[in-house]
Amino acid sequence: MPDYFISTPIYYVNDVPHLGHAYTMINADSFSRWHRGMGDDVYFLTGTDEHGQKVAESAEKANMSVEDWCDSYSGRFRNAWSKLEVTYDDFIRTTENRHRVSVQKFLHAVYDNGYIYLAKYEGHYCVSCEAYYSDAEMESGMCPVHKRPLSVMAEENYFFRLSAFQEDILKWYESGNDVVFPDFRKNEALSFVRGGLQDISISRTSISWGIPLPWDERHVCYVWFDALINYLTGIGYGEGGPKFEARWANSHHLIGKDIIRFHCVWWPAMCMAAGLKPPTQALVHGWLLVQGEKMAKSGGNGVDPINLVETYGVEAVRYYLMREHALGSDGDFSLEALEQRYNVELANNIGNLLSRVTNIVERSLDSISPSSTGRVIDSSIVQGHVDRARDFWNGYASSRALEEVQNLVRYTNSVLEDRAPWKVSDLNELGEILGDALEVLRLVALLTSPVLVRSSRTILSAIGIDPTIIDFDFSGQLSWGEYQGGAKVLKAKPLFPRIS
Ligand code: ME8
Repeated sequence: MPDYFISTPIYYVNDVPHLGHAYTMINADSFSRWHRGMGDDVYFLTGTDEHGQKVAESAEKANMSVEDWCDSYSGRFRNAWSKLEVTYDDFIRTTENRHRVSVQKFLHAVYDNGYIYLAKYEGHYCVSCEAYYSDAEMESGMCPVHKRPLSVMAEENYFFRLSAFQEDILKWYESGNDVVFPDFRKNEALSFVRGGLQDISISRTSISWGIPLPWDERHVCYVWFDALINYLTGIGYGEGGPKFEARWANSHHLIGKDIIRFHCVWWPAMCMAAGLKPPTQALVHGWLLVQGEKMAKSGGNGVDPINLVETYGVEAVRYYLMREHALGSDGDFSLEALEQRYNVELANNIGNLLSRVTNIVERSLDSISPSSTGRVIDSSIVQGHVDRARDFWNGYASSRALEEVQNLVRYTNSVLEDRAPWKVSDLNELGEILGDALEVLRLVALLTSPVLVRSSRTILSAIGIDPTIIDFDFSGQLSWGEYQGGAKVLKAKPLFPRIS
């Protein structure tokens, strides 16, 4: 089984999870489920980023110990992911001992390779980004992300020789393996590199909330340097876990476009400096916007994903997020669009197909044994939609994959309307019509299973197929004609009651 390692950013614990974070998680979860279905040995890592000035300040303001603060906020993220049915393999917290071991090992490797040195530094710092900005990067003297004033900071720090990797990073971009995907996001990374790479300060003496540098304990590791290494910790770098090499060799970091610079410039350089290969790929998604502005706690426009799940159900939320926006592009969040997608695509289209087909089959079950022949529904049309949906899933284009499913269901519903099985009394004809429709439902369940984690199982159970097939390799079952006739078909309850 080929290894497939996918990670999300680890989230700062100074914020509660909002729908922007959930968007990343549902993408990662759906891609994990798809890859598992395609037979890969998937490892899905997420977690929380708990060190640094921003977290320490948040705890202090709340009059809490920083440890208690981190425990409480980290727990909120885990709770939200469980409500969204996100099933990761590992949740890393940067305050865990395994991470300290891993960061110190990594730092030592980079230091021993001569890419770390001590120097004085003064610059403009954004505490929200936990990053310095150069004069060229500032916008009217403000943080380009948060549009807020920057603080002037001066420290004697250890520096990482990022400037030594300019050429190697450009070579990595050109290595032709979609290392930054989608391609238009690579241009942003390229412009950082072409602008000239400055060495970065990677230690702090002004705070103690962090991992001490192994050769100079007066300094703690800068939070971004610490955080990025989580991707290695999570697969066993620190203690030399048995799957480390294989997972690292096929590693995919799903991130928002806000952190391109860290993942597509710093991180590959850090890996090279430590004597590791750079990651396989950064998958960059756009922002969820609210009336044109990035959804963020600091913007006061964060939508609570748990409330949304309680109102609309987990499937509606997952489906909307995966269907509405293409990976890489920004997209507005709106409840109207969510309701529209749900009513039209889930309730009217998929829900209707399942209920009309299973109703008739159950009614006539004693007399017919439907199996797919392809004489009613054109199997080449079906296979065309299925193959394109598979390719879109493989290319991280969930929205287009789900669009193919919708087209397939629409086509099938229109054939059923033509053939009107509810009026057919000839049992052979009825068996043929329903057999073909059941075959489409089977394929619909498989192709939506990364997103509709419950309903895809309900569809399979209703048509007499073991629903656990979606937890394993189903890559061999995406061809027309796999439906075994004679299974027990049950009248399905409405899958997606309409939202009014
Ligand atoms: O940056 N739309 O953590 P963070 C889409 N700790 N995605 C969004 C979003 C939005 N409006 N808002 C947030 C950090 N996100 C660091 C990461 S990784 C080694 C360290 C998602 O809590 C998106 O994935 O600020 C974005 O990249 C991430 O949350 C930032 O999370």
